Amino acid sequence: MNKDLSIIGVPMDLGQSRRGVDMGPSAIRYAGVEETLEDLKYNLRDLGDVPISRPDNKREIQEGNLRNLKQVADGNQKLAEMVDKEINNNRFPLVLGGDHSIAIGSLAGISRHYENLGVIWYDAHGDLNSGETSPSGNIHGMPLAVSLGIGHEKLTNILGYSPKIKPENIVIVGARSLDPGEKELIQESGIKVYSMHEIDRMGMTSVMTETIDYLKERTDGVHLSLDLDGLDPEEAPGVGTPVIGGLSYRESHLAMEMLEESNLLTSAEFVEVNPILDDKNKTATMAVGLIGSLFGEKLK
Ligand code: HAR
Ligand code: MN
Ligand code: MN
Ligand code: MN
Repeated sequence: MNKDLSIIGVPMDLGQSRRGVDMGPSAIRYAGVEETLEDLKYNLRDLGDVPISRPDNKREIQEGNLRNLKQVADGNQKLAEMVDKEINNNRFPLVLGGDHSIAIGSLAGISRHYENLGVIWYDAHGDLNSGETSPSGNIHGMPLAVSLGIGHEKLTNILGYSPKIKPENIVIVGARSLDPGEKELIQESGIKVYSMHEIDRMGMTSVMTETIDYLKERTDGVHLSLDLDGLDPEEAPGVGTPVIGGLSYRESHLAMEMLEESNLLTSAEFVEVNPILDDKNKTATMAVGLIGSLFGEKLK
């Protein structure tokens, strides 16, 4: 793994409807992310938080079933520029959210540096909605579709190019809540999905072995987008859209360790930590535990 690491916080909560996820970056910092990475001898730079504007009116649907479209697009534009700059300086971007709409900006900044960027989407959800298919109008349910070039042009065209990724370079892990339009898109596009069903059948070891082999063969860089709601809400309660029956902390740990061993990742983000809904910063602490494993922390 690249030892030069840049942390970028994104206090974004406008991609969904619950308050508090904007405090995710602070909660993850407070849980010790920098100390953990410094102990692992990373040359760390914390670039602070991307400035996020407030909505003019209360969390409104502005255009085409897209809540806070302008503010989400502006925040992602700024994030994309920062991420792009860090990669230009040969630094590994580690983005801390914020709601999952920020993957739009991360992928915009990252993907222009790769011919075939791979994405591991670790999430209870597919985040493959558009304004047309979304049941909520919440943009955090749309970033993967946006990155495929599906959705409002203000979102798909950040940094002036689209699409950011190809469907065959995406692997979703942990899915258990997909909307009808998302299922359709998965079926017609060839996105690889390991839902909870496959994880229960095959075990996390085989799922990650297959994921790593699959992406190693076809991509020239891999971004991990880890939504903490991929974990079971009994263990990780500090998320805005919990879905029961999720991944355990131990399975997730194993997945991170296998990714570290694979040396495949070129960028990562951890999103959807909501300290207001959390139990004594437990979910942020789990995020830091997972980040530690991802960057090489060993039990012995
Ligand atoms: N699929 C639902 C929607 O589009 C819920 C999405 C929840 N999204 C996240 N990100 N928390 O995974 O509204
Ligand atoms: Mn998500
Ligand atoms: Mn590209
Ligand atoms: Mn989710």
